[in-house]
Amino acid sequence: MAKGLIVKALSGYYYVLPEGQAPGTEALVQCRARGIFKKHKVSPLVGDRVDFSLTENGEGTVDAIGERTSELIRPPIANTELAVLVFSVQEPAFNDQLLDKFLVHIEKAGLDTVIVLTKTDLKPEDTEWVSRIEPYRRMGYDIFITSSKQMEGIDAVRARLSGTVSVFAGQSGVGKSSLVNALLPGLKLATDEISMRLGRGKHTTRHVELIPLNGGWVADTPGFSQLDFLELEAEELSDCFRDLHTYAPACRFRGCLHHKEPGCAVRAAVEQGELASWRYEHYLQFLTEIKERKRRY
Ligand SMILES: Nc1nc2c(ncn2[C@@H]2O[C@H](COP(=O)(O)OP(=O)(O)OP(=O)(O)O)[C@@H](O)[C@H]2O)c(=O)[nH]1
Ligand SMILES: [Mg+2]
Ligand SMILES: [Zn+2]
Repeated sequence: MAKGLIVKALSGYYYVLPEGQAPGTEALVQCRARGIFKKHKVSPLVGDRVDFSLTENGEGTVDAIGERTSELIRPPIANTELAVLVFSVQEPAFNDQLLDKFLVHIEKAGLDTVIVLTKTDLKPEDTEWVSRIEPYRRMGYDIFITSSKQMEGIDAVRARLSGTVSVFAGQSGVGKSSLVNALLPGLKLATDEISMRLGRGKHTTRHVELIPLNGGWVADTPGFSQLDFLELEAEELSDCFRDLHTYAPACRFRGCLHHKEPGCAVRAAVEQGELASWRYEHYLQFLTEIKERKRRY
């Protein structure tokens, strides 16, 4: 039995980098997962530290999964420390409702977060994203403004990601793979035209893969825009909004959902203009989603 790290998952195979080996395609052992995992409804994830053994056909079997320090369902990955939320300012247009949704999931998972805006070279006519992004800085999120095409802002992102294990998340076509390529000159992950993709609903990146970067790892992932609040309780939601969360302790009732309860400090803060009303609106929309999910199951 040997130890290793799953760096890629594709078509039912897990690609394990044996401990002590330098990253690179030649070093990877192509493994199947042992049947026992399926029985227990767990599956290995990229980022998992595993025990594996070699089989006769030159492949391997993942036998055991090490304890995880973090776990995301979308994108599916374990043991990352930092989530890099990637949004383009145009093509597709900046979407702060989706950003808030991603942030809720990341806060719940307990990861550090940075927000990267891409494609600033497109200079959209609608510059509303500028005023929409500033409040996130005040909430304590690091924000990077980049153009992979013009190599702007790339060094700052690289410096932030060095030595950590980070995962990229964002809609299809925002430029995740392009950004990873920009971070690592010489790397050529496939990227594709957005116009073709919109027509056919095409996703260019189809698997999760960890790529070595300056003493750390960065995971490129397939794009997605649908996210369900499957694991979140209504009572937990405001904890995942850093700004709402600061007002919640002053609410009259413990367990206040900040909706129609009397003496709600969150609603008061919105009314006084201290708390961004769009953040509160997204909060209410997500709260409704969670309650509706409860009704369905
Ligand atoms: N103008 C401009 N275009 C960019 C930039 N970054 C990426 N693109 C283009 O945006 C399109 C999508 O880029 P990808 O990197 O494939 O996007 P992705 O987020 O990896 O997409 P999925 O793999 O489907 O999730 C490509 O045509 C890129 O050339 C940028 O900084 N500026
Ligand atoms: Mg991609
Ligand atoms: Zn309240």
